[in-house]
Amino acid sequence: MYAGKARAYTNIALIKYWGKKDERLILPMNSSLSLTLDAFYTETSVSFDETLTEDVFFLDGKKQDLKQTAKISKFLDLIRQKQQLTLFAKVDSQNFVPTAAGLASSASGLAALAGACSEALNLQLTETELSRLARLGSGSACRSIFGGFAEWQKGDSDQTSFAHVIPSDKWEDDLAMLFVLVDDGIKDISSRDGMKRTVETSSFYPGWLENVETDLATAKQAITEKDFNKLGEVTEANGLRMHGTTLAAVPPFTYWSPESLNVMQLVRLARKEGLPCYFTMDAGPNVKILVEKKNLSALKEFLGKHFAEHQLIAAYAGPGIEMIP
Ligand code: 2P0
Repeated sequence: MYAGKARAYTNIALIKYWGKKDERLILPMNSSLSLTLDAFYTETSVSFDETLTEDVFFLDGKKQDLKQTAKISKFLDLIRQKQQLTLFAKVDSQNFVPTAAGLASSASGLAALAGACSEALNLQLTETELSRLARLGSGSACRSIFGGFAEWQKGDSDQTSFAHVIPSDKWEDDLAMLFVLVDDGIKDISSRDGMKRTVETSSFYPGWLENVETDLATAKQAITEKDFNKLGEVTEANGLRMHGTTLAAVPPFTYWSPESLNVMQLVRLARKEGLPCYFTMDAGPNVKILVEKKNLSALKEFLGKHFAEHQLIAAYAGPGIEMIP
C-alpha cells in the first residue's frame, strides 16, 4: 500500500483565470495572479491499495457518489498512467471552512490531492512539477502550491504552464480579505462550464483577453511598490471585466445576485468615506474584499450594519502546500 497526506490552502485570484485554450491539459488563455489564504483549506489523504476494486472518495466523512468520484478518478488515472500503476485508491478529504459557507474550493482540493498522491508514490517532485500536476486536476489548484502571491504563467504546453511565487517582501502579511457571504447555495453554472461557454460564445471575450496581460503587469508592479490602492483598483477592474464577459455569452448568465451588487455598492461607499478597500468575485455570488489589515476592523464595523457577523469572514495570507507525515 502507498499512502500520503497533504494540506493545501485555497487562493483567490486578483487577476482572474478565465478560459482554457486546451481543456485536456488545462492550459489557460491568460496568466493569472492570486493570494493564498489561511482561513480555508483542504486536507486529503490517499492510499493506493491492492484490495480495492474501484476508487473511493470520502468528503468530510461522507462517501461520494459516482459523479463526484469520477472527477477524482480522472485525476488518479493521469497519475496511474504516468507511474504505470494499476492500483485503485481511497481518497479521504476534509474541507476546513469556518462555517458551512459553501466555499469549498477546487483549488485547495485538487492541490491537496496532487500533494497527497506525490507523497504516496514518493514522486519527489519539485514545486514547479507539483504545480503542473495540480493544474491537471483544476487550473486554479496550481496556484495553491504556493503561499502568498502566486502567478500562474499561462505557458503554451504542459511543461511551461505552472505557478510560481511573486517576490513581495512579505507585503501580503499586511493585507486581509474579508468574505461577505450572501449565499451558500450550490452554484448554477460551474466555473468550468461558465468559462467554456464564455470562450466559445461571448462577443466580449476578446475584450477580456485584450486587457488581462496589462492588468497582470499592473498588479505585479503594485506588489513590488507595495501600493495598495494600485493593487486594489486593478483587482476590482479585472474582476468586473471577467464578469462582464458572461453577460454576452450565449445563452447569457451572471454569477451576481442582488446582494452581490449591494456589497459592491457598499465597498464603493466605504471608499468614499475614506476606507480603502476593493472587491472581487468568482464563480458565485459571494464577494471578497481586499483590505489592509490595519483597516479590517473598521471595514467589519462598516459592513456590520448590513450583515450578520457569521456572514463576514476574514482571512489572511496563507502558506503553500504542506505535506503531513
Ligand atoms: C480564478 N476561477 O482565477 C478563476 C476566477 C473562477 C473565477 O479558477 O476548470 O475550478 O478546474 O480549471 O480552477 C475556478 O476555476 O476551473 C477559477 P478548472 P477552476 O480563480
